[in-house]
Amino acid sequence: MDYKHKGTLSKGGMVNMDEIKNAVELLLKARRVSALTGAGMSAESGIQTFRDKDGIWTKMDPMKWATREGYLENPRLVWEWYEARRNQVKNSKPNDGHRAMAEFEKIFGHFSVATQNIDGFHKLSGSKNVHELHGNIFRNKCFDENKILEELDESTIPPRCPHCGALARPDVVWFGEVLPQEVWEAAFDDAKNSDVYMVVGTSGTVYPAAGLAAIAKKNDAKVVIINPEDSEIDLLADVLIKGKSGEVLPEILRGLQAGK
Ligand code: BJW
Repeated sequence: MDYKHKGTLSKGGMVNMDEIKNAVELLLKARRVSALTGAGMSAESGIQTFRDKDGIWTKMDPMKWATREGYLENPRLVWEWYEARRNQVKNSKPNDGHRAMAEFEKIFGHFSVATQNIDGFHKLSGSKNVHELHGNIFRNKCFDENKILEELDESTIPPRCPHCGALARPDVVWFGEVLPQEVWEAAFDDAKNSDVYMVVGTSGTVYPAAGLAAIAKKNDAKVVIINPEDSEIDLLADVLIKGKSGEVLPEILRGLQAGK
């Protein structure tokens, strides 16, 4: 492959093209590939991340409001916060990174994405094998009984469960809540059985999701991390690509298509 030593994919800084080449070489030898994605994956779609300096949580304290207790303390505030975020997602689109991930499904014998994101952009861009670890912002459920609610009467905010009258809430995973079991097990199995595990756009601070990278590594996967900044799990990386997912993933896709 004809890569120059260093390149400038990103306005924010140099991306090391050697690292992209290293990732492509690992991927060309791989049959089972999986990815863990986080908020950075959707940053180039205009969706705010959580912990970056202009992230969502500069305004809302997550440990207080992204919890069941926070919702019960001020359900209107939290519901309206999610409503604003739903609108942000509705007014945004998947980016080139999501589209490259969807293409990976056509290249590898097995490819799956375990995403911490609740925006649904992986599926919207064509990926089929997606594990939504932290739920989906467009789904709602009953606060008391966890049943999915298809339709809500939004004349009261927050709406109520039409079956039992409890509060409705977004079907997302808050701190202190367990991840949906089947989704977690599928993501765990894929991490365990990967030849290459890609970690894209996550700070690697939230567990158990961040632990998937260590599970993959422990089971002999090569770990490729893509992030313009340092993350908490960089030490696991066999290949560390400092760059934006919307630029790096399409470049990897081009490398794979050229190298086949
Ligand atoms: C780019 C980019 C570009 C920018 N391209 N990259 C072990 C030790 C300590 C604590 C725990 C532990 N295990 C569990 C816990 C407790 C807790 C936890 O992890 N706490 C930590 C804070 C320490 N975990 C839980 O409570 C979980 N449940 C659980 O463990 O259940 C078992 C249990 C139950 C009861 C008691 C005890 C255990 C649940 C976690 C749920 C997390 N939910 C949230 C909110 C979802 C709803 C919502 O959106 O409102 O999920 S928190 C928030 O963080 C959200 C995200 O999915 C998650 C991860 O964030 P992410 O995606 O990494 O975003 P950022 O902003 O942190 O990072 C963005 C990255 O992108 C940065 O690195 C940028 O550089 C990068 N980036 N532009 C590529 N263009």
